[in-house]
Amino acid sequence: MADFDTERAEGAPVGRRIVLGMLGLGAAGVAVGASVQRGVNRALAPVNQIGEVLPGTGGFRYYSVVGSVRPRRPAEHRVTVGGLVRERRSFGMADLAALPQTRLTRDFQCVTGWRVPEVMWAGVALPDLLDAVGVSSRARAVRFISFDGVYTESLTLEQARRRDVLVATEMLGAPVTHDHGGPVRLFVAPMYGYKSLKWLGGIELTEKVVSGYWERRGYDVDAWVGRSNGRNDAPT
Ligand SMILES: Nc1nc2c(c(=O)[nH]1)N[C@H]1C(S)=C(S)[C@@H](COP(=O)(O)O)O[C@H]1N2
Ligand SMILES: [Mo]
Repeated sequence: MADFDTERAEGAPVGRRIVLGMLGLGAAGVAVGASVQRGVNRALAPVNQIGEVLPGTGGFRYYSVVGSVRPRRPAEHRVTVGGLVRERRSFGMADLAALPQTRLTRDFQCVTGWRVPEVMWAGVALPDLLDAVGVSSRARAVRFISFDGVYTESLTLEQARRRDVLVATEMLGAPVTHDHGGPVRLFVAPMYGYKSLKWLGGIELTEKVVSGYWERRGYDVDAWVGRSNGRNDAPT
């Protein structure tokens, strides 16, 4: 992967990027055969490969469990907060900007081993958003839903009330890009990257933790960096 990334020129035609990607991936390149087809058909439409390092990001890799996600225009995007709340409410970008803003600089650590040091994040601290809607006394957990249609995540209410959990609108000193899960993504600073759900569309207050996408596949719900091995069924 590293060779492929240093060779990759920004703005290079997609076809060439994919060929380089296949070289870099070796045997795994077979798996991207389908994206070569799509790449050719879609000409210069952006195609990201899973695990591809995103240029100019300090080493973030592109992750998505679905093939492609339709971009949301920030002006049209809303994050809905519902479930066990005083009143269901949806927040546009201007609504989020009107809430108290929190800035945070933290490392980003994926459970597979890659890490990006000292990433700048900004947005609304989740406890501030929860206060804005009013959480019912029956709520014990928070569920996050991605508008990619598949990915979900959750936190206990106690974890969700931490000030280092952000509903992020900025990352790396700029609005969160589509590739990184913009216009709005989650950033759960003390936990592994899979908790930081991309393309945030909905937040739901629940009575119990509802396992997220990776938790249903064996990863820890409490994904504290350093204190969790990520997988609760990891072979020793
Ligand atoms: N919707 C969605 N969010 C997601 C993922 C995903 O596949 N889909 N992958 C997670 C994982 S495992 C990591 S490490 C980070 C990667 O963020 P990035 O794609 O901005 O590098 O996103 C997390 N959030
Ligand atoms: Mo990850």
